[in-house]
Amino acid sequence: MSVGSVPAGYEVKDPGYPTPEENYLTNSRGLLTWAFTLDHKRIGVMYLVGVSVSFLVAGLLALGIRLHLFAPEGWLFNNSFFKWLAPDKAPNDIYNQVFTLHGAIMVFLFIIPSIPAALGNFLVPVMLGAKDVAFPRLNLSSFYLWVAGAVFFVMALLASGLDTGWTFYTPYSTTTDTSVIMATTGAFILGFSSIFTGLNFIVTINTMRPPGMTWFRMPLFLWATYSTSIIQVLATPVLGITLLLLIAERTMHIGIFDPEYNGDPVTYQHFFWFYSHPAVYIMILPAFGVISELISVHSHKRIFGYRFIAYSSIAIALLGFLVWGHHMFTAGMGPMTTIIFSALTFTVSVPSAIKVFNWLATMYKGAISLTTPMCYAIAFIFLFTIGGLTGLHLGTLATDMHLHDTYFVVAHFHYVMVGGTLVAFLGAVFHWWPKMFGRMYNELWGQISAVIVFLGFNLTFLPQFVLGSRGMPRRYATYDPEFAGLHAMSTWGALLLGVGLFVALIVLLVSLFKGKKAPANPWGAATLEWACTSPPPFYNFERAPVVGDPYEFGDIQWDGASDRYVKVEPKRETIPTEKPSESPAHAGE
Ligand code: HEM
Ligand SMILES: [Cu+2]
Repeated sequence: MSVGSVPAGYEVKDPGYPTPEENYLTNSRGLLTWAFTLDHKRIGVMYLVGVSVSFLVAGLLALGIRLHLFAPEGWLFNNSFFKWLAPDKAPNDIYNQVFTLHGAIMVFLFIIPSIPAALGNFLVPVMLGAKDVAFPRLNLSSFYLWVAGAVFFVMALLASGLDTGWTFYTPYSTTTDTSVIMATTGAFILGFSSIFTGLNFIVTINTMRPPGMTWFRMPLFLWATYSTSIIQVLATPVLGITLLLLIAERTMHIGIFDPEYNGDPVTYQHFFWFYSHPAVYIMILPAFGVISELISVHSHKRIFGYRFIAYSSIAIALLGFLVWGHHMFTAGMGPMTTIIFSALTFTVSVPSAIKVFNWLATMYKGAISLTTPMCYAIAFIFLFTIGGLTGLHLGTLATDMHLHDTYFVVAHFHYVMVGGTLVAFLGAVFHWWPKMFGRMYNELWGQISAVIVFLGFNLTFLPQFVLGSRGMPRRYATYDPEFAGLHAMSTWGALLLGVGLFVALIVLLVSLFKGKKAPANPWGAATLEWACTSPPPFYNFERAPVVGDPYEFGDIQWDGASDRYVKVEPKRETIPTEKPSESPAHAGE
């Protein structure tokens, strides 16, 4: 290979393309080799398919909600088709079930496992230069626990539905005759899946870093995964116990949460949010990790303030445990308690703001390429910032009294969860797609999808801030005609957002069949996953890779002759005394 720009005395390192036998997708064939695989990359791909299908289902339910809210008296579920489908259900009951399922599927089946389980599984070992995660069998069982949890959700849907909202608040959840037990059992099982994944990553990152990769030479995505895993392991058991108590209350009326038997429903809220507030960081921290990688790689510039970004992930993980009470300002806690929770809530904004500042500083004077992943990353910074700042309105006692349980809240959490995590997830999928499947996609259509998603998203959720501040409550199937204009805008936005997501899906699917072959390092990144071929070989690396600085872009150069990025290194004059071993040094079992 001839490389024009390489100066004398330097050599080119480029792994080239994998042969079909060594590529993890084709090294063994047949459905069973996938079903029983212990390869973290295949498990990651299976999760990716699973969470994408869940997202599609929950997304269609969202469109259902929005179409119903097209008219003040309700539209979609008043339709004669639904009268035929569910003759004994009033449109409002259908509405309750649809938004509950939308929320529950989005939270439990999509967003919590999306980045950590699907992308984390694929990326954590490759970024570490390792062969696999620490416990490959535990990893496969996490995936099947996810499947089992999803089956329970489907069964709940087919049995008598669910109408409690995704929070399962008591006392309603102990009295409604929908399938609360089935759904909470599903969530309970999903909890184990989440705990096992977290445990696996903690052990993997602690024990399988290659020689030379100190904590501060770890890519920031790994810091984010590590912090997320801590939350998964510490907080999820609380949800499990809470759901067991809820089932016990429902079946045996012990009097834990139900005032009729001397229980206290607010206790349920404390238990629930003690998990679910940290859980919002399970959703957003991995996204932060993704954005740190995307911004620095596509600005071709060292990430600004590496240590601050790394420490702020840990700070968010720990502070996140102290603020759950901000969901309960109106539930009747004492005044001092509410003040303390409010003050603590503000502290979390400090590490979050540090990250946004550092991303912007990284972009400043960088050589930005507006690739598809970068478009999504920039959209993320806009949307997450709006989501984060409006969180301050909700964390402030006086304004929250007015905004609680209105559409302002709906807009806020969608800006964080959709504008933040989903957009980061899309950016991540586009960034690592060539690595995962060895194919490039159509860049122009990728960028178009990002623009449509950004516009559609804002058209959907910006009007909801206004609706909420004017008093439109959430979870209502009908509303005052005064709100009709803003609701209609929001519904049009949702349709546009749907178009954008559909375009993204098509771009990726087409690339699988028609995309041009991806080189090992299409973006000129310095982290280890780009040092192996695309798609990676079965064992990721032939020998333990030499660990460099994950954000040193100096020795990665564009080579016009071969139309790809290559790594150039000074030719070594002396023969290394230690021969690199033939198998990866720190490979798991
Ligand atoms: C894709 C476009 C989406 C649209 C158009 C949409 C729309 C809606 C609407 C209209 C509601 C009902 C609000 C209410 O009355 O309280 C809702 C609730 C909710 N959504 Fe979405 N949503 C979308 C995506 C997502 C995503 C990606 C997530 C999470 C990852 C999510 C999580 C939730 C949750 C947790 C609820 C609350 C459900 C409840 O109150 O029980 N949504 N969404
Ligand atoms: Cu919270």
